[in-house]
Amino acid sequence: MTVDLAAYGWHGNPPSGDGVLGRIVRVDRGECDAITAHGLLRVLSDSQRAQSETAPATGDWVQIDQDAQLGPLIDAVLPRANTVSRRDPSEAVIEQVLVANVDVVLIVHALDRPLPPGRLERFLIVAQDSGAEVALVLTKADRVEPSSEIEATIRAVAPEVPVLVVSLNQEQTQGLAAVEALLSAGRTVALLGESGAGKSTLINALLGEDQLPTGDVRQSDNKGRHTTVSRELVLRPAGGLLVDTPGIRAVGIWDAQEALDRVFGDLETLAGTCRFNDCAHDAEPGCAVTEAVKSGAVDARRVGRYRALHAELAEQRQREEERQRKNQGRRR
Ligand SMILES: Nc1nc2c(ncn2[C@@H]2O[C@H](COP(=O)(O)OP(=O)(O)OP(=O)(O)O)[C@@H](O)[C@H]2O)c(=O)[nH]1
Ligand SMILES: [Mg+2]
Ligand SMILES: [Zn+2]
Repeated sequence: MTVDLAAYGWHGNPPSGDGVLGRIVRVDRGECDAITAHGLLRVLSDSQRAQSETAPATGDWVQIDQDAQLGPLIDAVLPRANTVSRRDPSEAVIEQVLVANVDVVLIVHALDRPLPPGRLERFLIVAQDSGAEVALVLTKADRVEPSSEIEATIRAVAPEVPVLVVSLNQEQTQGLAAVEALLSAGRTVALLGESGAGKSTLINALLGEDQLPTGDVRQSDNKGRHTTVSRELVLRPAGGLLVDTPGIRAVGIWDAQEALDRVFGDLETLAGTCRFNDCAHDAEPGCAVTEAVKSGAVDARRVGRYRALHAELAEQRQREEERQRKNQGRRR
């Protein structure tokens, strides 16, 4: 069997050196599935290396060596074009790479549940931080039409992000063409969103077959049951690659200063004109942000979320500094 790795997103010539080129399509504990020119390989990720250097993530390109005792082993993770990352929820300062080498991030939200602006902002920051193209997909339009509230939230939080609306149930499929337009051979599209949002359902519809398991949602509150448990990259026969991910509710933000500028750029600019450099935009005199709220130019709730995110980033930086100090102490 020979697999065309260009269909899996490889551009150009194979890298020099020994070993087999592969792309990680799924990561389990200590082991991964990698697609290579010779087909799918179950490979060991070097656990020692995984802790010190780069641990492989779904979407990574890797160099695979044959170990006499252990069999196929990941020798190196090739430099990444980009990553979709968040903070590890258990380890506040560790970057967790969700997917590597992504061209498009789709934020998936089901219309039968509320869309708190703060949550959309966070998903947006994580998605935009990757540098990939970003679009928002609203699912279950057959059940619930987009409400004016959701439309207002999107206008306020993500005015430039394309919004695609889909209905995917047994009787009808609507809006799929706009999603298909984002796909083409070799392009990697990763889906992010809460459990039950319809990520796996959407991927199945794009594949044209029920390849991935999908799950019921609880009747009481429309919440999902975490059906998808690993991040998995699948090839669409008609062209393109799709990465399914387990539902995440809240995303911790990784190194998000740049994305903060993007989502709250107007407020960052405004904050630059406050009288004090370290203005907290609370009760300080000469605060341009508070004045803009008073004049009605800026929404007070949005400023609240901006301040909360700022505080979180400051805390994150402080913890990171402490950690570095501790590490230095240990080294001495
Ligand atoms: N009516 C309707 N139901 C949908 C639509 N999209 C998804 N569903 C249903 O919503 C439920 C959850 O869908 P999944 O695709 O499993 O959701 P998910 O985002 O993959 O969830 P996790 O894997 O738990 O993160 C399933 O019962 C789907 O059939 C839609 O457009 N319309
Ligand atoms: Mg799923
Ligand atoms: Zn201020």
